[in-house]
Amino acid sequence: MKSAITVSLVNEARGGPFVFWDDLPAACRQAAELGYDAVEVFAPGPDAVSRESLAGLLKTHRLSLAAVGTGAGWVKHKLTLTSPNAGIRQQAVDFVKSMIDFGGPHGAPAIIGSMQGRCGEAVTRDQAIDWLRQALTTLGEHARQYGIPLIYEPLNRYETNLITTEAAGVELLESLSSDNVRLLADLFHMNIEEVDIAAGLKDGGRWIGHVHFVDSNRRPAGNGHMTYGPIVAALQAIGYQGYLSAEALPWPNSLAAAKQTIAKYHELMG
Ligand code: LER
Ligand code: MN
Repeated sequence: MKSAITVSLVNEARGGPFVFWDDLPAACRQAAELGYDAVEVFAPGPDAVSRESLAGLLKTHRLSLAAVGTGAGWVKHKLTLTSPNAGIRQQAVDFVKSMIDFGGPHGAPAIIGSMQGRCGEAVTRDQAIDWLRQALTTLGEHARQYGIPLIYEPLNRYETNLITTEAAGVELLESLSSDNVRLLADLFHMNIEEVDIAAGLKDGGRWIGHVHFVDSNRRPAGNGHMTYGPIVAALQAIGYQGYLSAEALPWPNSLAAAKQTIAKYHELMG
């Protein structure tokens, strides 16, 4: 398994669970100095950083791009893939496509988290799931040209009412017409929703394509009450070889959070 750390460039996401903020060159330098394999970038849109400057930063610091978040489509533009408004749904699909095109040339998949939206008075659950299926199929196929999957993230009940567990995520992905979508296992959401986190990871099994590595309280790994032994054993048992990406609050500050996470990563990986 490889290490990664999040960088947010999205002003509207202030207070969110991202370790580094605002300054991508500084974040890349610090990530590299601490020995991370990769950065995960949460950007306001596909034009936030040019392809050349991103490629230059990754090359200079010998980092990979682990993934790109698409949540700005929601927090900045209020787009979701399950909006009752067809125009907004289309804009949401177009936004995610542009983010796939942003990360794709660097081998980084886009993550659908908050862009999935929720059902409610204006949209039945069946309708929302149907629109989500259509969007994930379209976007999974769009990602294929880069040789990468699309990553779909179940969230906890306070952020979505659609899919909240790895098992429900597998059921959803198995029902798609595209086989190019993988699950994100975010340990913070799983700590709220799964009966047992290790069992949830085994439910996700071969479908898991990315992990958000964080503690129970969304602080960096080791700063909460998560029991990591069974979690690492479950990831090894399912043959997971992707990133453990630090999507955590910058607690007590960004640098300390980054140091804490990489120390915990080495402790667990041996
Ligand atoms: C949202 O809670 C989350 O976990 C992120 O990965 C998406 O912004
Ligand atoms: Mn997450």
